[in-house]
Amino acid sequence: ASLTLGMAHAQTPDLSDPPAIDGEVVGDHGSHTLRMGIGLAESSPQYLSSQYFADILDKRTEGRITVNVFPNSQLGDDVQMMEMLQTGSLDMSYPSSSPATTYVEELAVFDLPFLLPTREAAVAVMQSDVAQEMLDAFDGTGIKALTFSENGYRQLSNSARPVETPEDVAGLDVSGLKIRTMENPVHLDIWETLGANPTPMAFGELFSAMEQGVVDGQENPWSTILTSNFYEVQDYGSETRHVYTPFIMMMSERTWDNLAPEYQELVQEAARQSAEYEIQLSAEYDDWSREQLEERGMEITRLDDEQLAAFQEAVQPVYEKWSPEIGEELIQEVQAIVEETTSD
Ligand code: TK8
Repeated sequence: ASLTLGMAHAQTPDLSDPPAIDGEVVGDHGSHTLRMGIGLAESSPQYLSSQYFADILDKRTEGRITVNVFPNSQLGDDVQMMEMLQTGSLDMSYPSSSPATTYVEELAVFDLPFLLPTREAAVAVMQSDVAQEMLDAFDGTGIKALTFSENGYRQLSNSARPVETPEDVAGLDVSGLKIRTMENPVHLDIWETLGANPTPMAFGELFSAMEQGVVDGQENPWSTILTSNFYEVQDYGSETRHVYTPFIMMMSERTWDNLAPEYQELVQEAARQSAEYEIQLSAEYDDWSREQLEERGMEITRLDDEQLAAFQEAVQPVYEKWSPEIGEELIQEVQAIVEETTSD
């Protein structure tokens, strides 16, 4: 450990600058100060793009709309913050789509493993009419869903052993890995099917759960494993890319209803612009984060095609079980969008 003392690590990769804010200043419809709670750390694409969102609103209202972003789940976890949006005790949040399936069931399509093979396909799906319908379906829940953006490809990490195959997850002579999952039944099922011992848990409790050995591991994009310091308590990573999950930027419907129509339009536009920026940052972070994690001592296993195929095959029962619930038609619509992006 002493060898790494004094070795300076960059906090972020070389990131693209945020696009210039060039829209017109909107008229004066009063002042608003909004609180936005997010789960991830200050160095994450989620935080950086939320700041950009705040900057757009600040500039285009000449400071009349201020957004204060609170990182690191300090205002609550995804589930709690969505409930706070409903009651109006919080203005904005940025949860993963997975715990939001309790509001809009169709979102569970994103939880199906190995459905979105490329980032290009994932972005096409997030920008599709099908996805817009999911955002619209929040109307009346107390939550105004503004836009999808990227959480990203989830990778397995753990503190017990290197994982190359589903058998390594299940453990042959030893017990299955204790894996924390998001609060979502499809994710729980994926890890049960792989022979792990999964436990749903809020993201904010995860670091100490791993530190104390309550769970062996978890799964999140490399950027999160890096920016939330999970590598400090996780020795092994595997590039499983088993699910691509989005984030959804949300506002309390109470807050939304309090905004003048011109402000609402601006908020919606700023949300989309910041999501585009977030997706770009997230892509810039991905491989860089994996390299950083290796530099910081994590042993990371790249899976070859055969090993990946073994994982895909092992989780087939998850499709059979959940397709009727999620809707065959919706799954086929998503698959058609994926095929369009991969065929050319
Ligand atoms: C942060 C979460 C996180 C998600 C999870 O609030 O819970 O593992 O991937 O990014 O939304």
